[in-house]
Amino acid sequence: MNINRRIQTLDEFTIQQLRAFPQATGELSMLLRDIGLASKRVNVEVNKAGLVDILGDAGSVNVQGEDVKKLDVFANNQFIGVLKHGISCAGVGSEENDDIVVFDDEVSNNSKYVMLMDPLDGSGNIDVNVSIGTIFSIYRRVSERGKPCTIEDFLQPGNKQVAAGYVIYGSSTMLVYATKRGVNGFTLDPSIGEFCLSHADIQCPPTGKIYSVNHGNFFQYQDEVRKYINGCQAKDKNSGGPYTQRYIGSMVADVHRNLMKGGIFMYPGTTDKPKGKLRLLYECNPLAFMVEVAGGKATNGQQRILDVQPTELHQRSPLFIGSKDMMEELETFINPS
Ligand code: P6P
Repeated sequence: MNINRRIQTLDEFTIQQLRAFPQATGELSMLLRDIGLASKRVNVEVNKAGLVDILGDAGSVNVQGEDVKKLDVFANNQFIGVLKHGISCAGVGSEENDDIVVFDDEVSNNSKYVMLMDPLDGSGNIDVNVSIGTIFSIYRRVSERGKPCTIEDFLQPGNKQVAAGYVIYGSSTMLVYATKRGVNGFTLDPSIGEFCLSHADIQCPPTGKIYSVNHGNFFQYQDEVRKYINGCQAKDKNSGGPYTQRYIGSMVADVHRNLMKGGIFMYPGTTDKPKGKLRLLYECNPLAFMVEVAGGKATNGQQRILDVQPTELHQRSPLFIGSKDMMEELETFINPS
């Protein structure tokens, strides 16, 4: 029987990856499938967000008499609900929850993984129809199997990640994830309700012509960062400039574009926020893991993001991430050897 293998769904792909490791249990494949399921449910609500005013704005009661939740709370509940009822995850650390969410049931306590996430990054852009995203990071737990997961499972350095990814709810909805074997992108086909492999083995171009930064904070950046940014704007023998400035204000969209086309994204520390705005565990680490697997680099201005030893669940970090050559050019400014 001639089975059309041209289009590979996310589930088929993860199972194929599983076949390459006969000793694998399939828990990671099932966890990624759960993430895909929750993403599809979030996608439905994000796509009609513009209609929420008609159906009742967040905090009000809609025509069905249901409490309309803020979309990031809705997204958070969807991911936690699906993961709690799966068999692969012992608990979740989320931007929406002050503390870790420990599932603490017999099946979950025997699960191999924990997940960190920003369930809906850039949600402030929803009401102006700008792309937003979910970011996730997966670790093998270090606490004793059979017992509830602990905070130590979540405070591992980014170089211990087993997998990481994002979902971008944009002109199309894509799930992009990385393991150490590579970065692959899946586009949601609404006609069959499946994420289908559309961008296999994504490589970040070693250089590019795009730089992404919030110029509104320019005079709060350290001098070396300001000098680099000036170099991006100048046709300067010491830099690759002039570059094109692209900054959407939704990091998943900015980083995705730079991953695909080449470029550099910066959220530096400022005089009033030396640690910057972005969260290390569920924003910087997963994106740094993905970009490095694709051939790029990511630092906090002093060290490789993935080598930072976390101390708090919601700690912030400056972030410089992107094409290898552009990052190495930046490093000649911010930490010249
Ligand atoms: P600013 C969205 O709130 C976010 O966390 C990232 O997605 C985005 O890159 C950044 O903040 C934008 O922050 O301060 O430039 O508006």
